[in-house]
Amino acid sequence: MLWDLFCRVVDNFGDVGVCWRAAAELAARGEKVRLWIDDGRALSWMAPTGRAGVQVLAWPSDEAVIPAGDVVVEAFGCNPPAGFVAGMAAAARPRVWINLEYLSAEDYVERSHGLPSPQAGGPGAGLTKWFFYPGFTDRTGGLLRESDLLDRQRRFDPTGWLAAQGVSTRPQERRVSLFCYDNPALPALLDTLAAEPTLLLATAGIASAQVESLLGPGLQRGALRAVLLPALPQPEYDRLLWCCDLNFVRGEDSFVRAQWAARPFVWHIYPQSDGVHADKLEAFAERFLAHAPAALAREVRACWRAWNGTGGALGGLPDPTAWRGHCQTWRDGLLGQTDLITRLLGFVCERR
Ligand code: TRH
Repeated sequence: MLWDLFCRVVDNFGDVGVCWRAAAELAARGEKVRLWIDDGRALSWMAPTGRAGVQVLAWPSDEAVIPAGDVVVEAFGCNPPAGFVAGMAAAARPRVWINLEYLSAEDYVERSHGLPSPQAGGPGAGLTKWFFYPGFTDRTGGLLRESDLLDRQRRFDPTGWLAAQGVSTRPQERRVSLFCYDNPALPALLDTLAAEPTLLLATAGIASAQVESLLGPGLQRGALRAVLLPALPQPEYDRLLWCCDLNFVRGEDSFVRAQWAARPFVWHIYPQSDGVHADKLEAFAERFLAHAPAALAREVRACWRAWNGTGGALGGLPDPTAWRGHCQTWRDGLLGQTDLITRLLGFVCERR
């Protein structure tokens, strides 16, 4: 099928990151994708070599006349251009129109996933748009996961990969990756990490800038040394997560990737001005920790809340062995479910 995937960049890299990952995986399964994007600059480092089967195109004007493909996906309710939608409404052959929503562990996701949104007015009057919600259960749209992910993880050599990035490793050193927003809890984290031999791999941009300003040009404190990384292509960022004993991730896409890495992770949730992110964080913690040992659940909750400024100061980190074991169990549970692209293909076929 030919897919038209629309992406508007609101801020940060999650809009592009999710859309690129979805487009690339559709192409890997033999689909053809036109990715229409209003600001594709981040793709120059996230996907520098592009991908056969994915064509990246500038967001069309409202007047442009473009015959739609078989499936139209708008990411995060970004509203495709009026002319494009009017073309869909006028076409003899109906297209499947999907709104790919934000990921959340909250209960409304199961209730809302797959619901129709009949268009009463505007250029798409008469059409139906379908809500597709990613999520953590069988009754949602699932999570993005490449078909070859486990194979690539199995063949991965962390030390060799780090050496190829110019990063030396030392035995007994804990490895921690850092991808976050501006975070007032970072000084406390650096103090905690400095108590044990630690290599902190700070991602390009705001994480690196904060680490550099807190540690100074020597990038050291106690037993902690830091390395500032360049912006990595998306598959390399995934590999960074596989290298580490603990990953600090943020937003939506890196948060999911940390779960596939099956290593302990701390989520810096995208902060929203109305504070609803606190509920979203608690909803995920509830699901993620439901079957965790009580002590671990307490420690992880306290750590996540402190990192997100929704409760308490950052104390020590949760017990690493129990934490890792729990992350593996959680990942294995998710692997038992079908992935988002498989569910999306099934959903579209049922509606065609
Ligand atoms: O950049 P983000 O904070 O994106 C956010 C969230 O998606 C949020 O929910 C949304 O509302 C907001 O954007 C608009 O974090 P996220 O989602 O993890 O996206 C980052 C992407 O960048 C992800 O695909 C991984 C990728 N990445 C690389 O490819 N290379 C890198 O070196 C790094 C650090 C990230």
